Amino acid sequence: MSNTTKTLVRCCSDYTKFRDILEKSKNILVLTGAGISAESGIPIFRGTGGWWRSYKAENLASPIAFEANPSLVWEFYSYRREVAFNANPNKAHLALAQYEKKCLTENRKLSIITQNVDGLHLRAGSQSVIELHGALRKVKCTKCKYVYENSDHPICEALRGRGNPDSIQQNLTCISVNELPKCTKCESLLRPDIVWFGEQINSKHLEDSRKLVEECDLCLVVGTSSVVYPAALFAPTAAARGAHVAEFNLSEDPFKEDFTFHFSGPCATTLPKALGIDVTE
Ligand code: BJW
Ligand code: ZN
Repeated sequence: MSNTTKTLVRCCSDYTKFRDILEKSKNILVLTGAGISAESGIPIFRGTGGWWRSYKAENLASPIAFEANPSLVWEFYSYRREVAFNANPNKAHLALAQYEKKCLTENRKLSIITQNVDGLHLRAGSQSVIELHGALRKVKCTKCKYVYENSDHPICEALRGRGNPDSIQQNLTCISVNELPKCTKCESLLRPDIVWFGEQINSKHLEDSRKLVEECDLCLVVGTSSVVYPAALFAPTAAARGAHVAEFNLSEDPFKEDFTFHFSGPCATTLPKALGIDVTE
């Protein structure tokens, strides 16, 4: 059997069959990525939206980039913070929050592991959320490692009016480290509390995520390209132990052929439909 034929046989997009499995599931795990926030106006990482000025977002989200040019990386994050703080949860976030509440009344559980740093699941009212890659509303001291919330925009005076993605000439003028955000405890340079490439995921988050992957009987994979590890392993691991996996993505093609369902299209439409939630925004 060719791979294509296998995919057609095994992965279906039947909402009625999905609903039947959903309603019997006691432990639902939802893994989300940038695609779930795309309809809230937050650019995804890969593809044409993943650029800021002349830089690929992935190349700025790195400890090497921050060490080389903290001013540039702070400008990028100042822009990202502004976009995220002004965005609102969309129908996909809201449907998940409403379905979690329904589960709680039925002695079932729905948990979210998100790769997103925009905080929109929490703002939608979801309670069981692991922010695997950190959060834009949080900062971490580069010296004493103190982590705390700061949702000010701009986060410091020097970043006022900076971070415009179209403003190429601003690349040339660096803000001095003295004027960049400072720790309230020790006055050292702050950084966004984000897990950059090559950095370890918070060990408690990783342990809790692995437990959810081991326990779930249904795993929803929403709006992620599934190329970043360790998150990319979660759904295939759940599928390998026999859990049903349902993928929701704009793409027509399932990421893995052993997933049970693939619903293609914008997830602010497909996810509420699949969950049977009529979202009131
Ligand atoms: C829609 C839609 C709509 C659009 N509706 N769908 C094993 C093998 C190889 C490499 C590694 C490995 N283990 C670790 C690594 C290294 C690295 C890694 O994975 N590299 C790969 C790229 C190969 N991983 C790490 O470094 C991680 N650390 C770690 O594991 O530590 C231990 C270790 C280190 C080094 C070596 C070995 C072990 C940390 C990863 C941290 C990722 N951080 C980022 C940036 C910070 C966040 C920020 O600033 O905002 O997080 S990277 C970036 O990618 C971001 C995202 O969370 C993440 C995932 O992207 P996502 O969410 O999938 O977005 P897109 O844009 O890729 O996809 C969007 C999808 O939505 C698309 O499919 C669209 O079709 C879809 N879509 N609109 C439905 N409306
Ligand atoms: Zn400090």
